[in-house]
Amino acid sequence: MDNETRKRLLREMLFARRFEERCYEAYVERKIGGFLHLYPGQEACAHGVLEAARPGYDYVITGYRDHVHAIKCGADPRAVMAELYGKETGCSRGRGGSMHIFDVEHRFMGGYALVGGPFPLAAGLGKAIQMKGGDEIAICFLGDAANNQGTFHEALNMAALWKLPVLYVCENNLYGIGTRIDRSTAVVDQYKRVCGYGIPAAQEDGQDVEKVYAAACKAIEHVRGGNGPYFLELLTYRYRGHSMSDSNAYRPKEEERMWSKRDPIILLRDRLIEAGALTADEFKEMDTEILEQIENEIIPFCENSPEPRVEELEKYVFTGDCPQAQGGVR
Ligand SMILES: Cc1ncc(C[n+]2csc(CCOP(=O)(O)OP(=O)(O)O)c2C)c(N)n1
Ligand SMILES: [Mg+2]
Repeated sequence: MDNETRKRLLREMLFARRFEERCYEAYVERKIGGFLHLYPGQEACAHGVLEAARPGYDYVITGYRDHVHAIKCGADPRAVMAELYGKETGCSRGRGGSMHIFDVEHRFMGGYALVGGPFPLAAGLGKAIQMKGGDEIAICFLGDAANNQGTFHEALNMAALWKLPVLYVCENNLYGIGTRIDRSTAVVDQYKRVCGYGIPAAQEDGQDVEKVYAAACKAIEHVRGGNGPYFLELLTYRYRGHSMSDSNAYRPKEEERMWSKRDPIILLRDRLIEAGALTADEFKEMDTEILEQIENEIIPFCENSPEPRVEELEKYVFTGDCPQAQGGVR
């Protein structure tokens, strides 16, 4: 990876970190309500994989920890933040909130609250691509605990059987809410679990964006080449609690300290500094610019956006043939 690309990735990951930290603050200020799951610590996963893909062309789907994936796909960060604010200018018109980010223009297909729900949806995306005959792929990001859902096994079997163009990415942050992986899962190495479906798989350090990128290039070459699905496990760690309602009291401090030493942003920053391609001052400048962009562009956009109108409450509700439907989507 050349230094220019590394620098751009550093900036994108730092933006993701600051964006999420600002979400935290806005939640504490009660500007954001509902559920909120944040991504700090895991930035190299979404950025490394999607850097190897074709964001906006390939279909991407994930769970509820979804803001950063959407932005990397090309979603406007203002529309993502406005969604959290519940505003009409949000990417789901303020009706979805944090767990339901959606941007069809950039082929970001959500944002799902149901753990394990996206596994079969990704297989469906893969089937649609296959039937249409394009060379897009579907990429499904989910957590480690999601792999204990029945949907994981059903969808992966079907994806393998039909050779669907799906890359399954497991962001293994070692916890499902407050339960450590070895207390919930018989085989903790997630990549080993898919060999029963004949799916090629790999495990990679999810804190090093360049390693993630290299592993994802290999995986995507396989999937785009018409060889069926691939499973990539990334070892990572979230810095905050599972969601805003989690006090994060269950993880050993020593474990947290160890992972903070492997921060994906600091790793890349130091690599660039060592290569003579960045100075500490330039990094600070980058950070200041990002903080200003968030404070001067994104937050005012959200503050000044209108609330959804009560009269339009049912406008985007799927109602089928319900006779009571008043302007719902049929
Ligand atoms: C079907 C379903 N069951 C349970 C839940 C409650 N729940 C929300 S997140 C979560 C843990 C998921 O952990 P993991 O897949 O490792 O993802 P992470 O949060 O670590 O990114 C659970 C059990 C849910 N949202 N959906
Ligand atoms: Mg997890």
